[in-house]
Amino acid sequence: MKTALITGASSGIGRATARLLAREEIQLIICGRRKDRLAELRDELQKLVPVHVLRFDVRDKNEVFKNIKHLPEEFQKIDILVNNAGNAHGLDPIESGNTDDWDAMLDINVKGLLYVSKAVIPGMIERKNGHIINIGSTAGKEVYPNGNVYCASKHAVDALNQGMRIDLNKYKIKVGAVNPGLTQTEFSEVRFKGNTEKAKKVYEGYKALEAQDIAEIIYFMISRPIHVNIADLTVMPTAQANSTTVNKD
Ligand code: NDP
Ligand code: 8X3
Repeated sequence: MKTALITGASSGIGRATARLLAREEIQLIICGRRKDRLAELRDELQKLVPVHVLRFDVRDKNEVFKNIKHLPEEFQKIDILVNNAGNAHGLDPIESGNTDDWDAMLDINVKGLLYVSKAVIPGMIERKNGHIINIGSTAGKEVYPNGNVYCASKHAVDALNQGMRIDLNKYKIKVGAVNPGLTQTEFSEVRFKGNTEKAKKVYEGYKALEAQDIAEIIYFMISRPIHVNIADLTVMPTAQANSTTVNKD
């Protein structure tokens, strides 16, 4: 049985991916900060496959390394890493951006992804087997008004996706990214700091992507034959043409 480690499994894209992978008989290491959410998901999914919960903040590199190093024996051979944890914090022009928001986005979306990858990659190199899926964004392909630092963090993910693919090529490790457009999750609630009304408006007047849509793409990527690596895939709702063009009712 294959093993997947998914960061940000407590909601949205990560949780949908955990559910789908469990149905496909892939055992899971589910990560996040919210203990109750993760415990609930473990209880749901361990009827299908073995599930191990790791609770850490991806910003804390010591916690990341310690938790991944001390995985129980049966979860140590990680075949698939889904680098998904991340969020936008705020949507402000550069001149009035909040520096705590900037720190959060760069520390979580970029450095957190690096720390988790650094903890997982040595085992993949040793086994000459592994698949890393980085969750980027359309915000990693273009920049939109007030998106400044979030877009920078996702452009960094795009660069790291390419860099990892080059450096890990000699070890036969697959690396690829999914870059979603507007996807209805808790993303906008986090961006707007719990303002649910404002968050809801982001998805009004058109059909946004669902977390399940992205989970299905991730599963498609990891279920390709050994010689096929999907390097970079951008997906948007049909109503969206780019970050600023959305056909709303
Ligand atoms: P959610 O807010 O629903 O999920 C975010 C997940 O990341 C949660 O499980 C959260 O867990 C985890 N997370 C956030 N901060 C940390 C942290 N410091 N340490 C550990 N885990 C953390 O949003 P999405 O599912 O939409 O987001 C998942 C990924 O998809 C992100 O990388 C996002 O940038 C990307 N994305 C989202 C799009 C969208 O429109 N929704 C479009 C393009 C990309 P917890 O709070 O429990 O720690
Ligand atoms: C999330 C999509 O358009 O809010 O990455 O940046 S968007």
